Amino acid sequence: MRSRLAALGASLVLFAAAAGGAAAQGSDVEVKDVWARATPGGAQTAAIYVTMASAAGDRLTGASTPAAQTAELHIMTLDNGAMKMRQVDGIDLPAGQAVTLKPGGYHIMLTGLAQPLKEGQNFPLTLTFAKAGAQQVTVNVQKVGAMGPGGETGNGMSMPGMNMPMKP
Ligand SMILES: [Cu+2]
Repeated sequence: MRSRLAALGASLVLFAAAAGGAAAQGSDVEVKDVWARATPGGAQTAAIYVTMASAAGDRLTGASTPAAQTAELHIMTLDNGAMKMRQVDGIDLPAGQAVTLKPGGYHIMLTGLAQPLKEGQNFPLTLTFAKAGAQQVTVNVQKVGAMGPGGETGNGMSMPGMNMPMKP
């Protein structure tokens, strides 16, 4: 009995070591809730939103997708009462802190869409991180005007830093 417990203890230690090793190498960035809004009419641009977290800290430096000619990192800011957006070099992921791109703030801007984004579609997106390298994820297309990854609706007047309603 005593030796069995010792064996069990030893295997748990091995398991913990293996799990720790897996987390320490390869991609350190966890990516979830990757979504975009469906594009109305003949719109040529779209924005992608995503939640990312890195245990050790990292930086999103670029993105690409076959769905559009270009994918740029943008931030939307309120400037003299008008919403404006500009390109940024990267988006920092502080160690252990989830960063959520959402309407009214940071987003991945697509220009030159190959075709309109339709609700319910999925398409691939490659995110490039300074340390973790390239990571491919899938974008879920929500309805026109959606405010969150589950298709939450809002009043369309999103402001920087505004908290989005929680999923029901
Ligand atoms: Cu933009």
